[in-house]
Formats: sequence, C-alpha cells, structure tokens
Amino acid sequence: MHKILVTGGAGFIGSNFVEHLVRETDASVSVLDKLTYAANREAIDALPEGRVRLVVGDVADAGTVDPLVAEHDAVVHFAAESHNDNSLNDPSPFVHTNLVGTFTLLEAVRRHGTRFHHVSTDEVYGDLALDDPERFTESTPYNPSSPYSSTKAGSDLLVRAWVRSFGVAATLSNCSNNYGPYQHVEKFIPRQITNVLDGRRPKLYGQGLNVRDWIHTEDHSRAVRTILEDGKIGETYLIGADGEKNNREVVETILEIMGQPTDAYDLVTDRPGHDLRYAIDSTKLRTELGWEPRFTDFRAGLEATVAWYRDHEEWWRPMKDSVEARYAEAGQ
Ligand code: NAD
Ligand code: TDX
Repeated sequence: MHKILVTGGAGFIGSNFVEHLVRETDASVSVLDKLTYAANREAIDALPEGRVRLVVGDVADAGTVDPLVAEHDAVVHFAAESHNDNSLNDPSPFVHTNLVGTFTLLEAVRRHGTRFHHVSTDEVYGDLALDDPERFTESTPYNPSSPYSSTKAGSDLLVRAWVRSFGVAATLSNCSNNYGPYQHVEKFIPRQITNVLDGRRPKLYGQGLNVRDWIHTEDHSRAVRTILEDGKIGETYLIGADGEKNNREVVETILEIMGQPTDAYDLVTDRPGHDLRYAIDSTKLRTELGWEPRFTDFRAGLEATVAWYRDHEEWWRPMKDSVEARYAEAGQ
C-alpha cells in the first residue's frame, strides 16, 4: 500500500494518523478534507514538504471522491462530524457526512477495487451500567443513543453490507475516547484545560459520574495502521487502552496538574440522552494483531496534553470564546 488517501486527515485523529504515516512509513499520502470548523490545517502544513497532498473537498461529493479514490491503493476514512453536543443541536451535517459521505466512498472503492478502512467509535454500542462487569466486544449488539452515534452506527452497517454484498475489501475499527494534541476545544479534556488556562472553572455535566475509556490518539493511530496492514478483510477490531475514568476524576487530575484546588469546578446542565459508561475489551486486536497501547500512564499523558495547550494558545484562542458562548446558551 504505497498511495494512501486519508479522509478527514486534517482533523484531530486524522492529522495524527497522517503524521504517523509520514514518520513511520514511506507511503505517499493524500488528505481529502472539507476543512470544517474542526480541521487543523496547521497540523498538515507542519509536515515535511512533498510528503502530503491536501485536497479540499467533501466526502459526500462523488465527483471529487471517485477520481481521487482511483489514484490510491487504500482509503482510511476518518472524516466525520464528531461532536455529540453539536448533533443534538443540528443533526443534518451528521447525516450528510457520516452516512452519505461513507456511502459515497464505499461506491468509489467498490468501483475501483480499493482497500478501505473505516474508523468508528465505541458509541455505536450504546452505554453500560456503572457496575456492569462486561465491557464492549466485537459481538456487542448495536444500540446507539445520539444523532452522532446513530449515524456512525449506520455508516458501520453500510461498510459491513458492502463487504458482504459487493466483496469490498474493508476492515472496521471502533475506538474509545481519544485525547492528545490538536483536539478541538469543544471536547471534554481540551475544554477543561483551556477553561483553567483562561481563568474559567471546568464544567461537568450532571453529577460528573459518567465514565469514559481514555486512549491517547497516538495509540489509536498505531492501531489503525496495524489493522490496515495486518487486519483480516471484513473484520471489526475494538481499540481501547483500559483507561476507564469518570469525568470527575479527569477534571480533578487536570486541576491538580494545573495547581488549582481539586474542587474548583461547576456541575452544569446534563447532556440529553447522556451515555453513562463506555468500556472496551480490546483482546482481539491485542491477541490477533499484537497491538499494545504505549501511553498507559494516563496522568503522564494528561500532563503532556496540558503542556501542549499551554504552549499552543495561538492555536486554540480563536475558537474559545465562540465555543463557550454556545455552551453558555445551553446552560453548560
Ligand atoms: P474531528 O471532528 O476532529 O475531525 C473531523 C475531520 O473531518 C475534520 O478535519 C473535518 O474538516 C473533516 N470533515 C468533516 N466533514 C467532512 C466532509 N463532509 N468531507 C470531508 N471532510 C470532512 O474528528 P476526530 O475526533 O478526529 O474523529 C475522527 C474519526 O474518529 C471520526 O470518524 C470519529 O467518529 C472517530 N472517533 C473519534 C473518537 C474521539 O474520541 N474523538 C473516538 C473514536 C472514534
Ligand atoms: O464540558 C463538558 N463537560 C462534560 O462533563 C463536555 C464537553 C463533556 N462532558 C462529558 C460528556 C462525556 O461524558 O465528558 C465526557 C466526554 O465528552 P466529549 O468530549 O463530548 O466526548 P463523548 O461524547 O464521550 O464522545 C467522544 O468519544 C467518542 C468523541 O467526541 C466522539 O467523536 C467519539 O466517537
């Protein structure tokens, strides 16, 4: 696989994956990205000249997608509308990008016989009780809660159907919550870090007891590359790093790292339909493909992430006030 097309390659995880490919392989990489509010053009521009070509366009536009897919050996599909809170305000772009976009790419890879990897989320499985001893596995039934997670679930089902009905050479992965550099300040961890840097208090939805299973974005990128190279066609792999924490614990750790009292946060209006707990069992990926996470010390990963946001204020500052104004309208 020498020529790889990465959709959403200017986003938080996509840009990390592109950087990973540039650093660790000699592949020629193209990025197809619409450059929405969530894109990090800077992350792509910072890569060595000549290694990555950026095509600005929509994954749901067959006229753009088809000739581009024809020029590549593999497509890795990260492009999505990715934020649950936004999907509750306006589901329409979620249906367009996550469903119509994935359909459009599948039709192109079907036509050209191109290898396809679909990047998805553990949210397709719904949520778990706090005391449930089970975690999500590849055979957990789909039960999504939000417009975001239901469009991601729909996109996964399209990929599975295109494998079975049309013989498309696809693999899928469903990953837990990512953290790391270049994550948009609308998301939980960057929002709280930049709130503290800005003299605002962190905001926890509800009682702050919802649990997420955290993984560093570099571990996610390495897992996707492993599946792209060694995964079995038609198979789904869950990606997770045993990083379960409730939101209150995460905020307390951020406050401690940043030298603030650990109770200096506010409880705010809960997210409608808020999933209680996600937890991933990644045994299949570990035993069949030999992947292991490297960022296993969550506190150390958070310290590095706090340092990154402290050092990159010029990147997040222009987005911060409008994001906070939107949250304030929702009482969050
Ligand atoms: P992000 O919102 O940071 O980035 C999405 C990227 O897709 C942006 O660069 C945006 O410009 C681009 N994009 C959006 N609509 C497009 C369109 N119609 N055509 C072309 N490009 C378009 O998202 P992220 O957090 O990096 O997530 C990337 C993928 O990983 C998504 O598929 C998401 O569902 C999945 N995922 C994310 C997480 C997480 O914790 N963030 C966890 C598991 C899975
Ligand atoms: O200000 C906040 N306060 C708060 O308590 C925000 C923004 C969030 N939260 C809570 C909601 C969740 O329980 O923190 C948790 C994480 O929230 P998000 O960062 O919005 O992530 P989540 O909804 O869990 O979804 C993320 O992980 C799975 C990504 O955004 C998805 O793209 C991915 O599929």
